Amino acid sequence: MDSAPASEAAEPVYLPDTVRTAVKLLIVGHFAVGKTTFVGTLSEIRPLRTEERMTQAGAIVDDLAGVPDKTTTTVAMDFGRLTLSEQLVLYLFGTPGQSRFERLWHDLARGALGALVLVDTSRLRQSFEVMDLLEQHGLPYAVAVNRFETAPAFPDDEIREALDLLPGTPLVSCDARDHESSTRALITLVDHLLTLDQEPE
Ligand SMILES: Nc1nc2c(ncn2[C@@H]2O[C@H](COP(=O)(O)OP(=O)(O)O)[C@@H](O)[C@H]2O)c(=O)[nH]1
Ligand SMILES: [Mg+2]
Repeated sequence: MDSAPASEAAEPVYLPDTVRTAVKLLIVGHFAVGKTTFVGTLSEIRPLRTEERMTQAGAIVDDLAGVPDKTTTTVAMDFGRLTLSEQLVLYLFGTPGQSRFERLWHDLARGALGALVLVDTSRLRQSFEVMDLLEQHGLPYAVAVNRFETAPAFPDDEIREALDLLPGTPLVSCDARDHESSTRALITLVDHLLTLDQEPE
């Protein structure tokens, strides 16, 4: 067969005209937690990436402990699209969590309904910076533990306590390389946002 691979041929580049709602979501987390991987796994269009080789300047602030092979860091964002149902399309913005990108956050947070915070159980403390940024911008969020083989497995209640999560904040786990589990994590966020939307002010 000389036709294009099925996945490429079937790639839905144009939105179906049944789509009624477009939602902007941020995929956030500290350095090397899996944001680019997550957006790449879920996006039905070729994700737009703005990665750059890490510079000496970045190397000072980007903590490479535990990720010696990583030579790029997200300097601006990843962008992807996921049609969740005939009526609903999600626009995903992978956004760096380091507070030196605070000015970028100001722009990216505008119009966003909420965020999925990716966390790595071997570096939980590094997630505080990004959760602070979310709170400053008043963005609701759900938390997804991105499972790395080498990371310790903690019970959910210990993770909740370590991250100081409110009881209503959803906590799920996912593998950013896996389509099904990443979709599930995103649906958890969307369900959470819909619940908040229906709550009386
Ligand atoms: N084992 C494992 N590795 C992952 C997973 N998600 C990402 N990675 C790897 O972790 C590294 C950092 O991921 P990346 O998506 O670039 O992180 P970012 O800096 O948050 O965008 C890459 O080498 C990925 O291949 C995961 O769920 N499990
Ligand atoms: Mg990245």
